[in-house]
Amino acid sequence: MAKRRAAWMWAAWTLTAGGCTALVGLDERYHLVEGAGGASSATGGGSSASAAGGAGGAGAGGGDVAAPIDPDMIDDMEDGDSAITRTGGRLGHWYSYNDGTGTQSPPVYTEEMPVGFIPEALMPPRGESTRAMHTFGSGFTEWGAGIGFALNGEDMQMFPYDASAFAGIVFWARLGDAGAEATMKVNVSDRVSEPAGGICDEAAGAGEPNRCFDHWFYTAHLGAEWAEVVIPFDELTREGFGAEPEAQALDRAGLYVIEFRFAQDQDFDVYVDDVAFYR
Ligand SMILES: [Ca+2]
Repeated sequence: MAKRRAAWMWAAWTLTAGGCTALVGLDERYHLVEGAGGASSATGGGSSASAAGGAGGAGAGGGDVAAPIDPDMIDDMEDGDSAITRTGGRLGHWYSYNDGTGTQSPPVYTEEMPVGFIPEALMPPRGESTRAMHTFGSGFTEWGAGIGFALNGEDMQMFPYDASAFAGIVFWARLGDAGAEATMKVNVSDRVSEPAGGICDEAAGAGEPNRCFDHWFYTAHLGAEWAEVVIPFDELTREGFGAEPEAQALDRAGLYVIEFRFAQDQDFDVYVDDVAFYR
């Protein structure tokens, strides 16, 4: 798993592709959701039915989930750069990571291949949204691949981010290719599962106690149309192979990364947009 740490090697990637943010539109959309009825609006997105329903939540009952209100946007990608929006005490960059056995776009950042991970222009746009993150790949045989970002750290540093004010994560996603796998794990790491938390042992291997990377996760189900995915922190679960296996819940006061993860032997092609916490 050390390979993913290569992502932290990159220096300040701040390629700006122009364009302005559309926060006003986003706020309007969310407020439509918050208000009575009228969830559709001109966003061009699909329904949010797949989000809250029983589709995901490995191990969770998948009961009704209230529409997110008061979202706090982590990154809407409209600025065209590889950084999450520097607000709310958050600081980090998007990265890709994989087991090295297949091919992924964008490739993992290395000094030999210093390719920045920047948003892709949407054709057509998703309502007010003109850019989103896009990754695709195949051929991974060991543990797979993914994309993600740190909430509070760049370069070689990672610090915990206090998300205790929030109830969960919300984002929009769709498949890029009808032949791609339609499920995606959404990982959230905390002080227990992230090496930087100082609790787990990064050197511990399979079958050994106190392993790292037993992140909290939710299995999202994706379709060809844009859909909102709502993930209450309460519905996250763990495999249970890592440190503090009896931990009952995500340590919201100390989050490190949010990642979108694809298993080995799984072809993937996914767009992710407008990632936010919600209260
Ligand atoms: Ca966007």
